[in-house]
Amino acid sequence: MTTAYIGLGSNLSDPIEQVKDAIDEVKQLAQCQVTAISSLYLSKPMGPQDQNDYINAVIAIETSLSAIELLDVLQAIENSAGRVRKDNRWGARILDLDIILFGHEVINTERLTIPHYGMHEREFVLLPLAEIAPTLNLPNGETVKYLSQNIANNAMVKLS
Ligand code: ROI
Repeated sequence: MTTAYIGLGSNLSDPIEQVKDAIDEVKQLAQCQVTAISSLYLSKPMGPQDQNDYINAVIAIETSLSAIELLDVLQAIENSAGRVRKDNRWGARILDLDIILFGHEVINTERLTIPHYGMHEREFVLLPLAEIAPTLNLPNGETVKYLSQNIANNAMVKLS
């Protein structure tokens, strides 16, 4: 079993419900056990500013899947939420499920970059992650505690 952390984000089609429903769908997966759920956060968009604010959260799971198998099931959940994968890397989205960390694995392939390539710059990843895993270290030894204490909050609001 591997402990993995998944970042969730949405800024379209009732984002709070999108994120809550996605967490419920991960809970239904036979090979994944959800062990921690952060608060939901309201965050300013990273990237183009002419889009809605986002709802973000991070969950911890225990899984028997490999990282690529986990990616497949998370993309299936994104697709069932109506996510259309197009050339809008920095644009609005119904649902994003990103593998942030997968045990202590370091993966650099076409489909997967783990640890997530953007996590160091993203308050909407680091602060929810620190909420549920305050003593976690990255594969390179960096501590989530240090990273989360040294990132600007960027007016992010913790919802519940
Ligand atoms: N900005 C915020 N605040 N939250 C996200 O989840 C998010 N996801 C993205 C981009 C477009 C980078 N901006 C985001 O994919």
